[in-house]
Amino acid sequence: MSPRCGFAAILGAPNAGKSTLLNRMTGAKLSIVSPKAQTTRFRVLGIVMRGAAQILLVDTPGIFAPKRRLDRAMVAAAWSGAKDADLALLLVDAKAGVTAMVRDIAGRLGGRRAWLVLNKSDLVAPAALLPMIAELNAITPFAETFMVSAVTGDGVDTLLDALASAMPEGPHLYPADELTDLPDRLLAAELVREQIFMQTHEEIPYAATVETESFRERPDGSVRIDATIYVARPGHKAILIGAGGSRIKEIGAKARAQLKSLLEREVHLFLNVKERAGWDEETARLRAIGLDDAPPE
Ligand SMILES: Nc1nc2c(ncn2[C@@H]2O[C@H](COP(=O)(O)OP(=O)(O)OP(=O)(O)O)[C@@H](O)[C@H]2O)c(=O)[nH]1
Ligand SMILES: [Mg+2]
Repeated sequence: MSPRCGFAAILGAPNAGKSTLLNRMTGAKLSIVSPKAQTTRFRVLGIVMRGAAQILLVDTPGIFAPKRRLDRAMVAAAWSGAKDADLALLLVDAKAGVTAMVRDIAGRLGGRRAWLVLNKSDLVAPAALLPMIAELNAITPFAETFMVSAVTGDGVDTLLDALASAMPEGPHLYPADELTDLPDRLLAAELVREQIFMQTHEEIPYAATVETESFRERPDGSVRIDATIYVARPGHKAILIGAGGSRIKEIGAKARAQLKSLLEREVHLFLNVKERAGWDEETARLRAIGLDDAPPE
């Protein structure tokens, strides 16, 4: 069989389960997940080998109405992920249904090769899916439709098989044992940010960013990581640190455990919280997380 290789971008509204699906399909925790919307901020590549095919999956930030410069850059990153791909997968939270945002995204897919993937099938009766499929196909004709549960894995193998045969013929772009192109220092910052999403509430996770300052291998094989959490307001800093440092300690402990299993070695993680008003409008802060703030289409 001749090799196949192509990009499939996972697009959708915030919280549809895009990152959960990417992790499920690659079998690794590459993209952070939380119950809150707008968790993913930049494109994350997941590399899946399936028979003779290399499927390059692109997780993207959810598409929503952006306000801040950070938000605009996130939405632009999602659309450019779709533009660069051979195939767009519109991922829809079947429990939330066909919202105005989902209709809007479907409308803007026009002309691109697109498949419809209804997610969270574990939460809805199959009969409820049919009207959604009809409504979305009336907006944009989807070449294929799948029903999956990214959490249970139901339907995911069928989707992967279909993706493998839909990839264009061509040589593989990445070594077969690679899982992502994300550098370890960015993965480390993301796992800290995931804990901020899990452990703090209201505007705090949205007003925080994490940057790895240094990532040093030690002679004993362990790695020392120093990361800075930037917060927008003084009040946020106090909440993130918590009484007697309890919150930041817990954020560090959980992130460290995940990093240890991802990097398969001992990790020493040091977190520093700094107040920096307006970081979400700052070019350097957006660049640090790989967002170049390209104008949306
Ligand atoms: N029950 C159920 N929950 C799911 C499924 N897929 C994802 N979730 C949950 O939905 C929530 C959002 O998942 P994410 O993967 O972060 O969603 P996302 O689309 O990447 O969200 P953004 O990055 O914010 O756009 C998490 O709490 C997941 O556990 C599913 O198939 N079934
Ligand atoms: Mg996500």
